[in-house]
Amino acid sequence: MLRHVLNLCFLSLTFVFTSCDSDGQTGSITLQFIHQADGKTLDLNTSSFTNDAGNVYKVSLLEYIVSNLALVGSDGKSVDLAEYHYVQLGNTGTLSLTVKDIKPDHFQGFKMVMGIPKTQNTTGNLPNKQVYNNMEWPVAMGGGYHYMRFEGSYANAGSSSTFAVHTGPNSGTDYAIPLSLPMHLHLTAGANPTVKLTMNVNEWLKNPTRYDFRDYPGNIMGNPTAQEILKNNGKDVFSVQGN
Ligand SMILES: [Cu+2]
Repeated sequence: MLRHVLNLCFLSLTFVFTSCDSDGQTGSITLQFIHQADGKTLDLNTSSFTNDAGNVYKVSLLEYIVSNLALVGSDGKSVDLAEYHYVQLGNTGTLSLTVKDIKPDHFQGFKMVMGIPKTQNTTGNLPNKQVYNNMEWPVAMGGGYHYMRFEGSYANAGSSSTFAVHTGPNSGTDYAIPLSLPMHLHLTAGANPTVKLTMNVNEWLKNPTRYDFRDYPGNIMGNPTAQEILKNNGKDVFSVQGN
């Protein structure tokens, strides 16, 4: 009888240790943000790029906030990665994000919002860090935070003009872009695979509507037509690659 009891104890102990052990087996993933214009790697103030409207341009600034980043598990449920992330071209520390303690799975998708949804986009709601504070949208224009600043110069009738594509919640309207992208990512315990998120900036400027820098001189922050065009064009600026 005692032997049976001991055996049972041993069995349950084994079970407990096994389940504890498997709970502790997690992996991590690294998100990598990559920027290009129709396949050509984006840089700052150096290379020239051409958009759909034929504007030949250089980039002086590209910074943006993405929010509600998540993986989609094999069961279709979301696994949250981060609430907010700030990205700036040329600022290495912002170009990748490692998230630990993720349960192994065959993930089938990636989700995030380009920008910040209306319910979260009120002044003071983002973490009190300089990178976010610097993205604040003027209170007089509805408050909250910019989604993106994309700036540079382009050749215009023999001289150089500047463009400033600033997107954000003008007058409190929600122009943020929810993205749900199919992706395969196989995560095993102890592994750290990379998810590559590539932004093709030329996609902001076409498909479905051609955005010619000459049509939008100066600041477009208070221009609902421009904001709407950029929102619709922005649905396919990102592509994602798992493993
Ligand atoms: Cu602005």
